[in-house]
Amino acid sequence: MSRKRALITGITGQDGSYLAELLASEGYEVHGIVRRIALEDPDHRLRRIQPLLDQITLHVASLESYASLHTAVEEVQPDECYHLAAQSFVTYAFDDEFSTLNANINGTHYLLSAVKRLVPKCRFYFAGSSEMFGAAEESPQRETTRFRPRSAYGISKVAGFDLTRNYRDAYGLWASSGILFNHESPRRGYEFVTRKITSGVAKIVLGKESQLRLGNLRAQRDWGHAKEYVHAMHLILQQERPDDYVIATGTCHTVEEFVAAAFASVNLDWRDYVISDASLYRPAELHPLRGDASKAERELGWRAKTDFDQLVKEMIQADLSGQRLRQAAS
Ligand code: NDP
Ligand code: GDR
Repeated sequence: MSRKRALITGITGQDGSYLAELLASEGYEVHGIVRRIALEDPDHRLRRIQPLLDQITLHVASLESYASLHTAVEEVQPDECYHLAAQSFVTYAFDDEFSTLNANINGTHYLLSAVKRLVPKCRFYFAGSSEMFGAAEESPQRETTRFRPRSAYGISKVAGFDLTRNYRDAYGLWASSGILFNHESPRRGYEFVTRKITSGVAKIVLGKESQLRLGNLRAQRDWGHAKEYVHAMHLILQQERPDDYVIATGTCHTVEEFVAAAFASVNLDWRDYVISDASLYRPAELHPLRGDASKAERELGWRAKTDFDQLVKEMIQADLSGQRLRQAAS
């Protein structure tokens, strides 16, 4: 039997890199979409997939260009398409609603349309988000909870989710969405709060910084480990029928709790270093979100395993090692 072929958009990101590793280890022929600029600056932009480069094939395309996505799908002829690429930073979505909505909504629409036209039997995964729940009316949130997004990013993800469901219902496309709650790892981008904290703590330990400036410490999130969440994406596409699933730990923590755990793991008191800066607060914050992943447990056999303290420690250790290596090299 020939190897299954997977196409991953957003392969250079946190989730894309873990998913590419998983699929390569499962024997898939893995293809990824990257922006042209990534090939011009591979040391920086391909850093997360550097160890995999001899096992995967990259195709240049962008969410802004239907033609480029059409060409990539035509070249690859995927059996499974994982659509992870997005402008994914919520803070930025408040600064530039237009590019977030354009890239996230049109990019998803372009890709769905190309898949329907060129490879109608391909299984399609859409990266939905807990941000779609926004000012949620019930807790914990599940697949049936009404979406009330509170940012252009959340709105773009609701639109992508609806497009995906509509292609399933109207055209019979095998299209599913994961509604994933926050997931972190040592590969998380530095702009997101968990990585900002763990990289900040590492710099403080090594004497490179003396304080850490954050926004709203009372904000709460349901944080899991990215490596486990990409496994759920794969399971979602192996089911008999396409469907939508919440993926979450079911446990909520405040940013302050993350900060306290991160500093405590290196025997420091966070109150000596952290400043809460009102200018970093968001214009609209979510209601505390906590996911109910019981459908995923029942139907996919998936549940989160890494607990909050393990996640914090793994990220701190990775940032300390990384900073020490950088210090030694300079
Ligand atoms: P990252 O920000 O780490 O990665 C985003 C990826 O999208 C990168 O590969 C980026 O490429 C690519 N991308 C962005 N804009 C474009 C564009 N215009 N054209 C082509 N590619 C583009 O995100 P994550 O890996 O954390 O998340 C993956 C997906 O899951 C995203 O859609 C995100 O919104 C969603 N999600 C994430 C959650 C999380 O907690 N991590 C939770 C719920 C949903 P480049 O490297 O060139 O910038
Ligand atoms: P989020 O992640 O918006 O949930 O989106 P982020 O880590 O950016 O924010 C989490 C919470 O922390 C608060 N916060 C800060 N956030 C940042 N970035 N920087 C700060 O200094 C800071 N201080 C406090 C925020 O207000 C917020 O409440 C992530 C992304 O991966 C999305 O793509 C994904 O869809 C959702 O998770 C689920």
